Amino acid sequence: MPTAVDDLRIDGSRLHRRIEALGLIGAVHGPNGERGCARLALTDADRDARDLVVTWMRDLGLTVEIDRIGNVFATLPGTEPELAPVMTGSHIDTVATGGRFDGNLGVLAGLEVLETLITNGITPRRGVTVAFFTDEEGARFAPDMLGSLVYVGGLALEDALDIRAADDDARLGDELDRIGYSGALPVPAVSFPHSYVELHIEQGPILEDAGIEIGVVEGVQGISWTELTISGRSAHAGTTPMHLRRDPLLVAARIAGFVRDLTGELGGDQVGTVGRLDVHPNLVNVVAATVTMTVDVRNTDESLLQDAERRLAEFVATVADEEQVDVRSRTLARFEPVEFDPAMVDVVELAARRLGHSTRRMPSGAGHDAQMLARVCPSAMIFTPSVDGLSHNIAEYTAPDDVEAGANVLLHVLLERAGLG
Ligand code: HGY
Ligand code: MN
Ligand code: MN
Repeated sequence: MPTAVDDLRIDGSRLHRRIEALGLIGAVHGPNGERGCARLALTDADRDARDLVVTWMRDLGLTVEIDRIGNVFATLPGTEPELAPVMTGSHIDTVATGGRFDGNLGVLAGLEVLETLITNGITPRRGVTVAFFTDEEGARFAPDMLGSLVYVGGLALEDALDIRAADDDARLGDELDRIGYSGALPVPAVSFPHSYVELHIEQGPILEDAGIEIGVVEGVQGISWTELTISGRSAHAGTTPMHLRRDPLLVAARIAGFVRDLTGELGGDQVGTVGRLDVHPNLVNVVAATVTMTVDVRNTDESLLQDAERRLAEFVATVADEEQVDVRSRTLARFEPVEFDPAMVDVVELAARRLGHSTRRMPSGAGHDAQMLARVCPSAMIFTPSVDGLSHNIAEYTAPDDVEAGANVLLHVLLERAGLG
């Protein structure tokens, strides 16, 4: 006869209510009923979302702590306080065309797990902490996974606080103070969790195409972000002969084409994106003076990723010479591929199967806070399907049954890790 713990399930409607309520902050509506979010890190919308989640945490009687980079932690104490807690969490900042699920699902499902334990009077041996990390997206302040990177000691606090925003050049530390989330807890953390598991939407088409309910994530691919500042010479569009031009926008266009071609040549898991392009003066009758662009290349294989980076750098040098422009290159993010702890991956797979869900092992194409926690404790991730494989798009959607399935898998992984499964 299974124990009561085996039969424990989260309250799906309560979780959905919180997902919808949080989704109203920074809400963006599309013409076909899409409901997404624009909550760039450390903006007013991020502050309002943080305040709402912290209120929910405190309403549950949880002790809420904030560290120097604004990461927020809420812990349900265990029966053996001397044991390191298990941790779950994710992020609540979004990109400007974000969805209601990216990051938010992992934080709110973690909160739902704690509320389920509290309402059922269950106290595990180890405490259970739910966290949300600052600036996971890195879209405003690069690199991505910034808060969890500082938490594990991968980036010095002072360096992080001095990072400038891509949109308005604001200083990260000033924005953190402005929204009231410069906390007292030291970074890097003085102690780390026993283990970490993160629930997240897949953000791609794999699970949906295969008709699989739960992704058992084995690791995260390598990420390389480069900012290129291309300086040419602004000139009159009508009077300047073509051979006299030094056109940075032409160079940027050729680089964008090269990035796409490179993914075809390298094949496999190689992806490449030019996502940001700022043109100055950006006027119809002026050959551009400067262009700032970003290149995001990723691969599950570190040596292939280095190959992609080398070939990109060679092409940029060649085309800059041909067009007589100057190019300054700045690395915005660089993370090698990460393998999650095999025993943790097994725990995720077993929990999902015990709940009767189909599973598939897979890498993550997106970066996640779990890849930083993996530096300090055994970590793993649970994926739920994304409709049409869409994310970083206001139409991002995950069906209620899949949300609940993921949250129940998270519940049972945490129970097993915290000493009650
Ligand atoms: O860029 C990423 O993969 C994540 O969304 N920060
Ligand atoms: Mn995310
Ligand atoms: Mn994201």
